[in-house]
Amino acid sequence: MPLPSLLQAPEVRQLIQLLRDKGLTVDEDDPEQMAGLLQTRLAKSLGISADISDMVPDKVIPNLDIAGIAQYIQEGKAKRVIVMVGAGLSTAAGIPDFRTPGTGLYDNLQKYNLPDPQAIFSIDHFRKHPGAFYELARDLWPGNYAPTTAHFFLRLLEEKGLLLRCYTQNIDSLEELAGVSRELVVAAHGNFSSAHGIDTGVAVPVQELQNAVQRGEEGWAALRSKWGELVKPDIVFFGEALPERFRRLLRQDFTQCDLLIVMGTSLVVAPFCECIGFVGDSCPRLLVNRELVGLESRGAYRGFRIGEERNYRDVFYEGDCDVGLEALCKDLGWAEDLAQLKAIGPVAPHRQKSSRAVGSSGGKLLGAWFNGHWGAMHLALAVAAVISPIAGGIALRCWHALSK
Ligand code: CNA
Repeated sequence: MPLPSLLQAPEVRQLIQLLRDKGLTVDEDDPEQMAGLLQTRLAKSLGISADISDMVPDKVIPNLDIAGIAQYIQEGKAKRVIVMVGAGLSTAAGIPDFRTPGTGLYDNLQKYNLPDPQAIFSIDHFRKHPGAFYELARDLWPGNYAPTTAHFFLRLLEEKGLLLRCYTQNIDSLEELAGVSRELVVAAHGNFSSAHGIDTGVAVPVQELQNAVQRGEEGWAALRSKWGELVKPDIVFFGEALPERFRRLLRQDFTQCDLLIVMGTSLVVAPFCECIGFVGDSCPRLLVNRELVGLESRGAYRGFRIGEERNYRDVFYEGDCDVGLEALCKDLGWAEDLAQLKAIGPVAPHRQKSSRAVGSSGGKLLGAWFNGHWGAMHLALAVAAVISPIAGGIALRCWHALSK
C-alpha cells in the first residue's frame, strides 16, 4: 500500500488523532514524520522496539569473554587491532593514576595546595604557580619507571603483525620503552619528548627542560629567565587542543579496526573516551579494567553494553591489566612469547624500529636481546676496540648484522 493510502487506514487515523489530542503537531505532508509514525505503530503491533538501533545483531564472537576474544583472534579475524589505554596501564609500574580513590594522584596533591586537583594540569594555574607542575613532572619524567606486562603485550601484538595503533592517554612513554614502534603509538595527551615556551610556542630542547626540572625551583626559574617565558613539556593540559596527529589518524584508523581493546582507563576524558564509539558495529570490544566504565547506559557515546541483553560484542575482564592480558595470552598460546619479551626488557629509546613481522627466528631474538642490553653492548664494543682492532672489527660487524 502506498504511504497516502496507508495514512487513511482507520488505525492510523486513530493514532494521528490521539497524538493531536495530546497536543503534538502532526504534519501529514511530512513523509519523514509519517514514516516514523508508521514504523512505531508497526513495531508496537509486532511487539518489538521501534528504535532500529535497539535491534540486536548476532554475536560477533562465540562467547562474550576472554576465551571468545582469543578464538576470534585465532581464527584470523583480528588483523587491525586498536588498543586504547590510560593511566591504569602504568599503575603496576609504580605510577599512580588520577582517579583511583586513595592511591590516585587527585587524592594525593594536598602538598601543592591546589584549588582543585585538576588545577595541576591547568595552564592558568601553571602560569601563576608553576612549581607544583614542575615538581610532579620531575617524578613522572620518563626514565624513572619500567614498562609493565601490559606494555609488553602491546609489543607482542606488534610482533604478531596485528597492532594497527595504540592510542594512549599516558604521558609516560612506556609503550615505546617496551619496544612498540613510534609510528604505532599515538600519544593523545602528549608526552615529555619535546618542549615549548608557553607564550611564543618556540621549541626548547627537552633536555634543557629536564635538567632544569631536576634542579628544582632554582633550575626552572633560570630556564624561564633564559627563554623569557615559562617552558612546558608538550603534554596536553586541560582546555588545550589534542595533537594534530591524533585527529588525523583517528579518522583513518577506527573505521578499519576489527578488534578494539581498551584498558586501564576511566574513560572520562573527552574527546579520547568517545573513540570507543568510532569502530564499526561488527567490531568486538574488550575492556580490561578494575571497574566497569564507558557504558552506553550511562551516556557514553556508542558505549559498551556490558551486562545488557542487547550486548552482542562487548567483553569485560574485571581486574588488573597485567592479569587480564596474561589470561588472554594463555588462551592464545602466546604466554611463552610474552614471557620472552618481558625477559628481554625495555629497549633504548633511540633504537625504536619500524613494524616487524611475526616470528621468533634466532636473529630476531638476538636483535631483541640486543635492544634490551644496548648499554652493555656499547661498553663491550668499546672495550673490544680498545683491546684489539680485530676483536673490535668483529664486534662491529656483529653490531651491523643485529641492527638490520
Ligand atoms: P584515571 O581517570 O585515573 O583512570 C584510571 C582507570 O584505570 C580507573 O578506572 C582504574 O580503576 C583503572 N585502573 C587502575 N589501575 C589499574 C590496573 N592495574 N589494571 C586495570 N585497571 C586499573 O586515568 P585515565 O587514564 O582514564 O585518565 C586520563 C588522564 C590520566 C590522562 O590525561 C593522562 O595523562 C593522565 N595520567 C597519566 C599517567 C601516566 O602517564 N602513567 C598517570 C596519571 C594520570
